[in-house]
Amino acid sequence: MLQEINFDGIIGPSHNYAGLSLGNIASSTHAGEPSFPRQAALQGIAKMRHNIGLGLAQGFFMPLDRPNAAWLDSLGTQLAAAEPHIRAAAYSASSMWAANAATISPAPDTDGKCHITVANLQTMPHRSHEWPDTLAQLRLAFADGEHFKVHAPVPPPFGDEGAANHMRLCTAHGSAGVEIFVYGKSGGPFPARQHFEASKAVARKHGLAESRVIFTEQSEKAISAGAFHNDVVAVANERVLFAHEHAFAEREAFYAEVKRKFPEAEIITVPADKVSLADAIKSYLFNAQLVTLPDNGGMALILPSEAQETPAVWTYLNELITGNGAIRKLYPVDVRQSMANGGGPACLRLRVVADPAYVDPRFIATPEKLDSITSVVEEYWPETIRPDQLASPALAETVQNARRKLLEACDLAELSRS
Ligand code: SUG
Repeated sequence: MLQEINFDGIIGPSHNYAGLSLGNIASSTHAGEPSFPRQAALQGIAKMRHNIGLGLAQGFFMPLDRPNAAWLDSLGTQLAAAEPHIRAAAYSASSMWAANAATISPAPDTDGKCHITVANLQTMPHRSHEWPDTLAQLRLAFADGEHFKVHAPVPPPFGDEGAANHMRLCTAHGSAGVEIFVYGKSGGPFPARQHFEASKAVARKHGLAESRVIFTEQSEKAISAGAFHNDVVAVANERVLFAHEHAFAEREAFYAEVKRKFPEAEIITVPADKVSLADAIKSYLFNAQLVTLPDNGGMALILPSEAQETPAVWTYLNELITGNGAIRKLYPVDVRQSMANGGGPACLRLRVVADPAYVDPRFIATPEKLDSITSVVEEYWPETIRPDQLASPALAETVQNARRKLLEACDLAELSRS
């Protein structure tokens, strides 16, 4: 049975605040602060438990090997000698934001296989070296070639940031959908990370029919305000598209195309006079997981707790759920450690519509497995990392050992490089 499975990136032991992402306001604001990797990972695990409790299918991905010695080597350096900005980039735990791991086109939209293209993430140096190890992990989790086709990344210079700039509208997850690719154009104060050519390449590689694909531009206004990915200002689930008024460059033309290609669409536009773009970005209201609850429970938003603490946002959301629309429930979750680097609940997960029976079971979460992951995190994850510690060989050892223990606990030691 086809189902939406949310694969969360387990927050790695090197989680730190190095301010590496220009255009990501949270990352810049918290640069230089101490981080709390253990607490961060426990927050992520608590979110997974929460979602399993709602009856949703849950998976996870392992953190990548950090600091990335192979990447440093390819730059002709190593940890002790690297300049601080390169060292920080080698240490980043950014693979936790699994929404940027890949773009997924489920089987009903394609030739019958679920197509997966790993994202090249080439705009930001600290993210550009994720893809080889992410690809290895995707090839393992989705090794069943009868049901999945995992593609290599789109080549440079076309930046691709994966599912964060991709939405899918459908009547039910298991039926054919219309896939929406949102790209940005450079020229503003901040980089546009999703290139139009990359979006088109992914759609072609996945074999999507033209009549069921939409390409639309992200508004420059949104990028300049700090929406470095579309999923900071819009989210879709089944027939619902939930977006800020200023999310798209050509909103009316885009909505008209949505209605033409998918007449069942229910579009909810949040007006700027109710929630300003600044409040939307600060609260990460749209970086909610918009999910369909089992047993005709309607749809729910799994939101960062910051949304509850932003008065205009919380007032709007409470009006929304008391109306007669599809969205009925609000569940705030605490992922503050990730939020401080610009990653909300939706950034932390990659949605894959598939039959869980065909996924490598080692990547599927159960409460018992989350218990054993929790034990490893509690025992081995550093409690805190200050940016000046990144030069210390002892930290590298602690971080590598922690990941190794997790791989062993999850029977995934074959992903080990160190
Ligand atoms: O790419 N932050 C990530 C946040 C990614 C959020 N993902 C989605 N919106 N889907 C990024 O900007 C910060 C790392 C640092 O500054 O150390 C960072 O990479």
